[in-house]
Amino acid sequence: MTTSPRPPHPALALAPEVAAALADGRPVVALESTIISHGMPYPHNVAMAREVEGIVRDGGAVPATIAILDGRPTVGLADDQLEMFGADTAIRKVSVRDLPHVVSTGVHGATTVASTMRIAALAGIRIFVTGGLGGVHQGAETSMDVSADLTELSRTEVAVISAGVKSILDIGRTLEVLETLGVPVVGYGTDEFPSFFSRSSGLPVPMRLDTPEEVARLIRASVDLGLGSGIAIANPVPAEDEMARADIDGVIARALADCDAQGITGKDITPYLLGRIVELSDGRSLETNLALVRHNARVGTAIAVAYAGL
Ligand code: PSU
Ligand code: MN
Repeated sequence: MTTSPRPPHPALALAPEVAAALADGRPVVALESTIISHGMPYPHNVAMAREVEGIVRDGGAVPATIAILDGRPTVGLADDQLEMFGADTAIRKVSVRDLPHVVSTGVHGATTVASTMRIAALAGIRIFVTGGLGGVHQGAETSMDVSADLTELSRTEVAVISAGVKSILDIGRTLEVLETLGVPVVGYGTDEFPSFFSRSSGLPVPMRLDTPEEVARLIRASVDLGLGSGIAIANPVPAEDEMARADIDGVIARALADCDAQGITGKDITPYLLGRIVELSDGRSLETNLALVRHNARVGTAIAVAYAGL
C-alpha cells in the first residue's frame, strides 16, 4: 500500500461490517440502489439485491449497497432496507445533482451509478458492481440528454463493473464521450464493447484485460498517477444468457417509440424504458438482466479481492 486508507467522510452512515473492512483494508464492493428501486420489477429486484450481496460475500468481499436513508448517505443496507427500496414505489431516483436536496430535506433516495460512485469514493471504496451504465441517449444531438454517470466517471476515482450500455442509448456516442472525458474503458475478456443484453455492439473497446489481477493493476496505476477519474470495466453477459441482437433491438425500438408517444422526459426516461423492455419481452430481458448482474458481481468481487491484495 502506498497510502493508508482515507477515513470515511463524517456525513456518511457506514454499516459496522463495512466500516471494519475498510479500516482493515479488506475488500469491499459497492452496489447501487436505483437498480433496485427503478431498474427491475418487484419482487425480482429485492431477490436480485440479496443474491448479489451473497455472491460478493462468497467471493470474499463485503457488500455495501448504497442509498440515502432519511437524508443520510448510507453505505451498507440491512436486509429490511433492501426490501423497502424494492417495494416502495415512491422512493426517489437520486443522481448527483439531487444529493443536496435529498440530504437537506431528510428523505429516502435510491442512488444511480453517478451518486453511488460519489458516495463510494467518500467512503473509501474503489470498486462498484452494477448492471448497466447510463450514457448518451438516442437523439442527444438535439435533446442534450447525457447521463450524469459519464460526468462522474470523469471525476470520481471508482472502477465500475457493468455489462456495457444498452441500445436505448447511443452506444457509439457514449464511447466517444468517455474518450473525451479521459475514462479508460476496459473490455474484460473481450475486444468488443458489450451492449448489455448481447455480448456484441459492433464497436471495439480501446483496451482489453483478461484477469482480475490485470484489472486490479490498471486501477492501481490510475490511482498512483493521481488521475482522479473513474474506470469503466465492460464485462459481457455470459454467452448462454445473452439475447439475439435482432430480438432485443426490436423490443428497444418499440420501447423508445412508446416513450416518445407518452411524452416521458428527463430522469424518468431510463426507468420507463427499462420497465417497458421487460413488458415487451415478456420477462425474457429480465432473465438476461439478472444473469449479467450476477456475473458482474462475481467478476467485480474477484477484482476487489485482487486489488486489496496488491
Ligand atoms: N441501466 C440499467 N439499469 C439501471 C440503470 C441504467 O440497465 O438500473 C439506472 C442506473 O442507476 C443508472 C441510471 O445510473 O439508470 C441512469 O439514469 P439516467 O439515464 O437518467 O442518468
Ligand atoms: Mn437524462
